[in-house]
Amino acid sequence: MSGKEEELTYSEAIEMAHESITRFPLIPIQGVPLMSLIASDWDTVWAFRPDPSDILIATYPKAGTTWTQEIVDLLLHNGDAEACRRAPTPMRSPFLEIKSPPPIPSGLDLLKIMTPPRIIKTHLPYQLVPPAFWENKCKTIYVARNAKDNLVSYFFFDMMNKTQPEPGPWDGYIHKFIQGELSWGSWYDHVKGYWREKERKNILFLFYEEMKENPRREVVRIMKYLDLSLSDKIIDEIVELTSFKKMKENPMANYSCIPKPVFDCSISTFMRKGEVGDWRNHFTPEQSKMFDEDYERQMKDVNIPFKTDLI
Ligand code: PPS
Repeated sequence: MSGKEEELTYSEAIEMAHESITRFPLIPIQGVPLMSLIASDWDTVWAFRPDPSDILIATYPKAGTTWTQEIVDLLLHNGDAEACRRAPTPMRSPFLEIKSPPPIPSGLDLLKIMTPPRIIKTHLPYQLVPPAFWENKCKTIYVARNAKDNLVSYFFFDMMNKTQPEPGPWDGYIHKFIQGELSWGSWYDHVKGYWREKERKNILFLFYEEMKENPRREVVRIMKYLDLSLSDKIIDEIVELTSFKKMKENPMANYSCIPKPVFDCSISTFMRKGEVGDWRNHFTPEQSKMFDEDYERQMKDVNIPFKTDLI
């Protein structure tokens, strides 16, 4: 960003760009479909060099990224809620590969003007993460969500996010997910890629369902992974501040900063339901059976303990 653009808020920049907002087509990068704007400047993303103190939060879209970004920001700020209301999520924790029409700053534009340690979001599959993250041994948190809930959440998101390809009807969307045709590619390859590298690359591998089941336990896991030590009281406060209800009410964490030309909240809100097992409200028994059979096939070479319901 330069000159006048720096003075714009994120929302204002999006409003200004609204005529260039479109459902961007997908272009494959090493076989992974990415939004055309990302693909057109891929070399710059690939060449990104983080600071060793930077923290990477990697997810397949809709797996719990924003929740984890909020937890990490609060942990780094010793639970200071006001400090974490300094700006909306995408400004506090830039989205590494995202590119949007000007004057909306790209993820790399935002990173340039921030001082490490920065909390960096990515949806890139393991093999597309810029190699300097591994060279610099950056702490990396991966959050995985069970495929069926992840798919439902992505479907609602693709309906309301006017920069994503048109989702089309639900039944066809399930097939696109299975075939890895959605933005950022195959969910199956994504979770397997990080799962296989988690020991070698010291990746903290979390599950959305375990965060729902026992958020305090998972906040403590993240804290320890980041080599932090906060008091029990502050940990409790962070758990409370990052509950679905609290984040949904927090304009700095609920993506209400993204105006209607991009996020049409009359279709669905960003903080939609935040539950485990919502897939049961959307899959027919036939769709569920077909999905499960395909899942067995695509996941037969790994044993990743996903939960599709909480008892
Ligand atoms: S994105 O656009 O990929 O960054 O989206 P992401 O943040 O990964 O995922 C959005 C889904 O996560 C839910 N969410 C939460 N669930 C529980 N607790 C908290 N605090 C929380 N914050 C966000 C959000 O509601 C989306 O899931 P669905 O199922 O659509 O509600």
